[in-house]
Amino acid sequence: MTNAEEIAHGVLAGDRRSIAKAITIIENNTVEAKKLIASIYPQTGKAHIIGLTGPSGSGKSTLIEKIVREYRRKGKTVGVIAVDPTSPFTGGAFLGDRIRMQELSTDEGVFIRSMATRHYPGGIAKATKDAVKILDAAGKDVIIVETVGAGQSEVEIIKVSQTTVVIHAPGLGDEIQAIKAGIMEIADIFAVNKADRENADKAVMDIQAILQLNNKEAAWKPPILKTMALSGEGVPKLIEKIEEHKRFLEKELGQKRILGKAETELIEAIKEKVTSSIIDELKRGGKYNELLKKIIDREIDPNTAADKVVREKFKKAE
Ligand SMILES: Nc1nc2c(ncn2[C@@H]2O[C@H](COP(=O)(O)OP(=O)(O)O)[C@@H](O)[C@H]2O)c(=O)[nH]1
Ligand SMILES: [Mg+2]
Repeated sequence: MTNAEEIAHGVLAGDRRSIAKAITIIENNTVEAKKLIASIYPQTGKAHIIGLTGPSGSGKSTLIEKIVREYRRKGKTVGVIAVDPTSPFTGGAFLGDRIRMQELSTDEGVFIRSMATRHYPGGIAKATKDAVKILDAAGKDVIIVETVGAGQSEVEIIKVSQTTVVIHAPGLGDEIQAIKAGIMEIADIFAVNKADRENADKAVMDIQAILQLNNKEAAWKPPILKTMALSGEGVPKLIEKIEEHKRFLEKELGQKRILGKAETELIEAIKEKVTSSIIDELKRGGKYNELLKKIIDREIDPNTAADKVVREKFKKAE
């Protein structure tokens, strides 16, 4: 067996060390990574993927710890990918938080991995997607992806999820503006965390107000829940809603959504292949820097340059 085959074998058996190794391989996005994903792919598609996003400090990691415990209590296995450099999973939080997280990670039914402490060839969204596939193939029933809800790349990352929970918390100032931009549209469930704080109801009303502006007729109306991640209050209710959303997806959109996801993945894979093959070829032929210089000198605009390059590429292939 080659190394990749051996690791794939271990992943499918749910072996912890193989999962960890596999994620390291896919982070580097090499040929080995592609082989690995290809060989585990038939075993994916079973997990429920939950995205959890929201401003830094809103309590996402604390909430995830409680969600994991609740799912474990229900007998489900859980994988967590934290794309958050300030996460307790990466050691960015207070000691108490970190110790609680470490406790969780000794449970065989739980696999926790943090990402986004470095650059990923192929991009962080791709790395996250592949890591989710590894955990899915490893048999985790539920996979949770934590991201800090801010920019476009976070929105890209969270698209991997089937159910997206947007977290907000009172006292985070204008962060609601960040929620408004982009993230609002992808929310299936809202959770106002730190509900023990006095202005939690105001945060709920703020979200309600924004939802009312966006009065699209939708089959699923995102509920707004209150949680207290420190005590765990509200977490069973949150999980109930997540499960309800899962059933909704299966019933309402089942085939359409699966088709849409497959299409997105295929388009992305083709884009990556075509782009890297063209760029590599240009670099090998020494044309790459030449083109860059022409663009800088305003001899050609980037669009025309791209047109030329693509046309030449496909002329050759014909
Ligand atoms: N008062 C209160 N504090 C909380 C609650 N949930 C989390 N926190 C605290 O908020 C801080 C940020 O939490 P963390 O989970 O790291 O937030 P993240 O950045 O969104 O992952 C930590 O000090 C937590 O202990 C809550 O329900 N109530
Ligand atoms: Mg965090």
